[in-house]
Amino acid sequence: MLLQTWRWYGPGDPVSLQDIRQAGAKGIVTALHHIPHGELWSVEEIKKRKEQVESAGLQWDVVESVNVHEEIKTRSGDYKKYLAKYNQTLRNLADCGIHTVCYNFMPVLDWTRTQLDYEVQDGAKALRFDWTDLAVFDLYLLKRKGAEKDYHEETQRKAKKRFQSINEKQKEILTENILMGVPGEKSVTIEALSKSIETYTHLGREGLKENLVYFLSSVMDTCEEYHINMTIHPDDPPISILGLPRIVSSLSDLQYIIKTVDRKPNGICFCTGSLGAGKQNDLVQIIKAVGERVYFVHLRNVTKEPDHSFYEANHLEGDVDMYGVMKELVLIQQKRKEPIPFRPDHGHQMLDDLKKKTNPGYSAIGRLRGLAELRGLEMGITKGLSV
Ligand code: DNO
Repeated sequence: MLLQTWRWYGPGDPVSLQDIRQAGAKGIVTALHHIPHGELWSVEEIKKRKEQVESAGLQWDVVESVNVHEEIKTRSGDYKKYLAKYNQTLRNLADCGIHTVCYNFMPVLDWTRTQLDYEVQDGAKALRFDWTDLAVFDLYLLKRKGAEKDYHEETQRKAKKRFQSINEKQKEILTENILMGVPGEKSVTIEALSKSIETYTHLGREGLKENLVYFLSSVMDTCEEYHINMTIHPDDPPISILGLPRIVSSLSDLQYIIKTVDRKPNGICFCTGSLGAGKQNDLVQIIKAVGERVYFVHLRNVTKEPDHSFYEANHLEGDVDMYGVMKELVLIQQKRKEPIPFRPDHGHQMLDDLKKKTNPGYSAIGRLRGLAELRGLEMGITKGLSV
């Protein structure tokens, strides 16, 4: 059976560990979000978090994420110092019994959404990525040089009209949403974003790919020695935005990563919501092709629109063939000894959670619904395969 896990943002998370137990999850996915990116996670700090998790009757199975410092991604400045710290953090995690680590290689911004309260038909709220809103931000608020060439004329027209129709508050919210980091971590400033865009434009897609390969080659010895599996999280959304290069967006990207650094700990976090937002991606085909290196899974669904826009759908609805994906996962799991951790990724803000302050995408009830549906799907498929 797959291992049912749940992302917990630590003691400040409005969803408590007891809530998580009641939702039926067994394992916890968490990170030391209070430690700035790039700094060392000491054994003492890791143990403290581990004890909190265990005293609630749960276990800490996956770290999401040990973030890769920007200077490693751009291979500049103090990147060597940060690589040494990264390796030491991995050793410390392994010494505390944690062996699965998620990370991403998205330039500057982590996941990007333009709206956090998109109302779906039943009145629940979902996260949304709107291509025209992104163009509004890019063309009129960030005012990126040369941005027009990334948008069709029709999108530019729509963006102009929308920009003229929204008020100052709406502009502020759009900017905040785009710049927002992971809960409990700092947002990027608009100035820092502009500066990074310049750096990454200069670096380019090939340069970023080389830096990922360099990063992986620099941590693989530690991973082999300490039995750590690294899992790269796909780009979210899986297309170039704001002129930033993307290198983890498709099947061929994933194949390039696992073949170029062809070592067992070089693995994938199979995120169906991130990859699923890409027009180019057939999720069942991807999991069939790279499943052997999938050590962590995010299950989530999206409904796509023709112009790269999408919103997050209920876990069994939307454009991702969740049945097909789950069936492949069940087949992979049957060949493995260790349970593969998965988590219901994001959920709608619904029922009582609509009245509460929640972390965007990470309210309790929507994820509880997702987890319940997904574990039922897994059980149905497993039993069906054995008759
Ligand atoms: C969003 C998440 C991402 C993910 C990181 C992994 O909900 O899926 O923030 O944790 O990109 O490094």
